[in-house]
Amino acid sequence: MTIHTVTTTPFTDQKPGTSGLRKAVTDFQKPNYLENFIQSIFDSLEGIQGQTLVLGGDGRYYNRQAIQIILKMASANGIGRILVGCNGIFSTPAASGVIRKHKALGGIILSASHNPGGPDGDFGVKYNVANGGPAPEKVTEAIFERTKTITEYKILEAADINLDRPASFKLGAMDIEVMDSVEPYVELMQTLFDFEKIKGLLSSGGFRMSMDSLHAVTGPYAHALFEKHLGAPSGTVLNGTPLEDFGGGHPDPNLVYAHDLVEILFGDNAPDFGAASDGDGDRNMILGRKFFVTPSDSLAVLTANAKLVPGYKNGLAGVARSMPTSAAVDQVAKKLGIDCYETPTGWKFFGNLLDADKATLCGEESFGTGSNHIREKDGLWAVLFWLNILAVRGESVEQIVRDHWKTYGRNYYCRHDYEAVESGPANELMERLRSMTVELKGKQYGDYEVAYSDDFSYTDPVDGSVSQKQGIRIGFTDGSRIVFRLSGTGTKGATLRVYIESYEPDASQHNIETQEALKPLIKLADEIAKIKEFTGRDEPTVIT
Ligand code: VG1
Ligand code: CO
Repeated sequence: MTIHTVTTTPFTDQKPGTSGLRKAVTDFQKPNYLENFIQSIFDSLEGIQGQTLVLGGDGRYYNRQAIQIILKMASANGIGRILVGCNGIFSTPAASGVIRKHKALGGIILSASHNPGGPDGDFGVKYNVANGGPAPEKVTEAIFERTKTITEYKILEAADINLDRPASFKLGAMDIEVMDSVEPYVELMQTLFDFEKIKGLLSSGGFRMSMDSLHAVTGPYAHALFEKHLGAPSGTVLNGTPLEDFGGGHPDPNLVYAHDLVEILFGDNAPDFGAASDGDGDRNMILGRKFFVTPSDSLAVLTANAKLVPGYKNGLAGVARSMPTSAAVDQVAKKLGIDCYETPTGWKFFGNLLDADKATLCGEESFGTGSNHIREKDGLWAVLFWLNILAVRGESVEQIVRDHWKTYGRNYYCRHDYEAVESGPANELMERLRSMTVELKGKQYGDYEVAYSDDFSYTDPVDGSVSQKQGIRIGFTDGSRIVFRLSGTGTKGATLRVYIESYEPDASQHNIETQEALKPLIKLADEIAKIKEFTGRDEPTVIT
């Protein structure tokens, strides 16, 4: 087998975003595009010779082809061993767990997460480091720098590897282990949750759940967990076969894109519990019968009830949430007397806090929750956490959340996304807000007085690294807040995200519909940022 050194020229657009490099499939199919990025990863890592890497993806279109290319490049670059998921499948959380378990140098996860797949959809490459978490900014910056100067890449000339079943291979000098990625994940979950108790709940006949995998990566994991190990009847998992184009859907677990599940949970004879996960399995949506749990509330409820779950029975070291996530969990942390950290958007910012044992649970408003069991957010983990709480408390999802609001107050919360707007005006909108932050302070808008306004900057309490320009915050004296930022995961134009929150301690005011409760702030957001004027849109594309 021959190693070829192929001459190449840089692409200028290989800057990783919130979660890896995400582009249209057609971009990744351009000659040398994938190869350049992968070689840049190898070039910017130290001491890769003989090391172990984990490799797999969410099963979307181009996953298999990309894996074959990466295997040959890894061998040519001197990697010692690769653990690759059977059929090329590795959910993001499962990959994180295996990197940790096998003390690998890191992993390459192929996913564009919730973005649509298929030949006209998106593809993505994420690099995770030895702790199992997304590469921190200093690593992604080094990779990006390398993409700008790359002149050649190395690849082995060899036949493709059969990924259909677990087996061991040799590719040049490199060992390949094609492994089942489901069982190690199930085993990890068994160390955290009371499987007997959950089994009692799911097989009692009195409690019904629906889990929608949206034809994305969690299908095999969900079948194994809920139907095989936890005794739920077959049919509990919907859309459980991963498809290259996710059946044409948008594998994003929210009220808009998981509408089939929403209809089931809000329909006649609805089950007691519903959940969905995203393309790569790191996000989750939790529903009760005719009841939606906001991700921010979900994090707060898990925090408040953590001691009911075996893996967390000794309490939590602390919690962390991304800046735009509502402050619901802050209320719980205050009561528990634990620290609550506020980080920029993206799971990579939780890594240091988890490693240093400053935080045990973390969460984002974008349907992501996770803990120190791995270094990624984990969709099915959140579902099991909820089931464990439900099994112990014997109450409905709605009862648990309403009871929570009574104790801690309710954080009304929503996010408005203006997807695929023109980049120019979207950047101008943000620049304008940025220039206004100083003058906004103390300004009165009807009943609202601006208490503070800034462009969020984060100093990592562990390594002191600083991340600036993480979103414009406008906080009001009554505790309500509006946040504006541009998405770092989109592939078409720009996506403006507007996050709106208000706090209501009075339980008699907890029954207002969310958009209604937030109406004055929604109006104010447009007034301050001139959203309609800059985007040319009358309303958001997605409301979550
Ligand atoms: C979005 C979410 C963010 C999440 C990121 C990756 O980023 O807002 O909370 O961490 O996606 O999630 P952005 O920059 O588009 O707002 V995933 O499931 O796509 O890895
Ligand atoms: Co995801």
